[in-house]
Amino acid sequence: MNSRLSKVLVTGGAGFIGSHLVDALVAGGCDVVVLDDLSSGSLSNLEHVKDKITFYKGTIQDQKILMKASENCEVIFHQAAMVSVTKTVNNPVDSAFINDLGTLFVLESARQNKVKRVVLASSSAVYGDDPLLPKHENMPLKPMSPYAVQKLTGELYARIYNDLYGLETVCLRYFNVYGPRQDPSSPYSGVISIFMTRAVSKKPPVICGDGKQYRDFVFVKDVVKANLLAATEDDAAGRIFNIGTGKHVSINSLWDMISLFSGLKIEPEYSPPRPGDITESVASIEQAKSALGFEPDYLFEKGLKITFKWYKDS
Ligand code: UD2
Repeated sequence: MNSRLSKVLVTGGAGFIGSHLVDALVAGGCDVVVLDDLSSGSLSNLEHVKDKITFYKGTIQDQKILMKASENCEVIFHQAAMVSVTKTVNNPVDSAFINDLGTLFVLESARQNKVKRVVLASSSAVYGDDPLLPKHENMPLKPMSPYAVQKLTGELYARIYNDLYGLETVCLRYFNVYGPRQDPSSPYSGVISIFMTRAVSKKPPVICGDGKQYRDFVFVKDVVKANLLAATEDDAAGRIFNIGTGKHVSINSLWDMISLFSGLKIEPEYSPPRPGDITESVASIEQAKSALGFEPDYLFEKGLKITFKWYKDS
């Protein structure tokens, strides 16, 4: 595939990850179309590029608008989803309409419009709580929430569309993504966005459990980089890749670092662990390295500093 993309569609392009992807695509000279129903995304994320993109307000459950938005596109980046695990637990059916059926509509619109490739946002949630570390793409999967089942279903449909219909598909299993524009407003928002807002307001965070649990935190711009490689590398078609850093950070040390940035040593509060919380998660990114040439550019401290500045200034 040619590394220069012509016209692309980003579903969920007004969201946290989608809007950073839109920025990079616009900067790269692509003709960018965004489809977003603004249920969790926001137009403010696109304010600075609004004159350079085509925006459709609509849902991926509406195939008519999807067909229109993906017309003449070379690639679709499918980021739209009900992204909260808890929301899918509380709304297993409604979330399936969005995450399962919506994904199927995206793939089907791509097929009908002869789009060359679809890059889909999947999740490390598909691994569940298997203690084997690091997580490898070919290890047994154990989805433990409707969200995880829905992401896995999307991957399976993507493979079918790749194998049966010749639509190239690439699935990216995101680990814990963080960065500017991540919404901190719900208790189930990403831990970094929550801790950032606590630090900015000089309040202690609540650490669930002993804080020794760890995650593979990947900066949003590295996730964007992975998407662009997945869209353009010939070897990527039909495959699934972990997107993380291969390194891990505990929740205790995460707060230590953020608290340092705030210039105050604030002691965290501790609460019982979240039911079902996974203690350890870290990605093997060997496949993304070898097939996509993916290498994260942002060391944790660098990404965290940029993120802190954003929460402080906004
Ligand atoms: C991540 C994904 C989720 C799903 C899941 C799969 C994010 C934001 N969420 O959930 O979509 O893919 O992985 O396993 O990437 N914590 C605190 N205090 C807080 C908030 C969180 O201690 O105020 C802890 C929490 O108990 C957990 C860790 O921080 O141990 C990370 O929590 P999270 O909600 O950011 O992400 P996670 O890994 O549960």
